[in-house]
Amino acid sequence: MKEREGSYARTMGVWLGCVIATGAMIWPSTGWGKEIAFVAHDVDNQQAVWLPGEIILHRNTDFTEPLMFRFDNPTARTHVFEAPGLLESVEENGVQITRPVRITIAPEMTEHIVIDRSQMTHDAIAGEKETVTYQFYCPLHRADNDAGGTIVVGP
Ligand SMILES: [Cu+2]
Repeated sequence: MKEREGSYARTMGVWLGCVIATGAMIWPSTGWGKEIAFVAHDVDNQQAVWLPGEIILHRNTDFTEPLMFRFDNPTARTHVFEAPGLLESVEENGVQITRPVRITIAPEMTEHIVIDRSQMTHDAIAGEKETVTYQFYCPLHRADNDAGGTIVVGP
């Protein structure tokens, strides 16, 4: 009897593991949202960049579903993804709030955030500009002459 219970628990454990793993893998591609992946790269002189260096988004097509950013840090150092003007949407104590995008990613870790799209739309309307550009970089390892990467948001 003991043996059977153990085996049942193991089977349930494996089954739950599969459900969770499958869910995590399918999640970005089921249409729940659009995910954009950034990867940290170490470059010369102890500096680092986030790649790709340019992302182009279209409000009409890319803003129809939740917009997520994923940050992969395959390097041996901690990096930060900072994008002035961009806001992330997070739940804090059961309340949905927004805060500036400044995400710390430890070595060999991955982080996900949900971007506040309404802020980007608001920026375009407020500036009466069709296209709005945001910079991003790692503030810990940014070169003085490095403008960083750009996220270009058009109509
Ligand atoms: Cu860095």
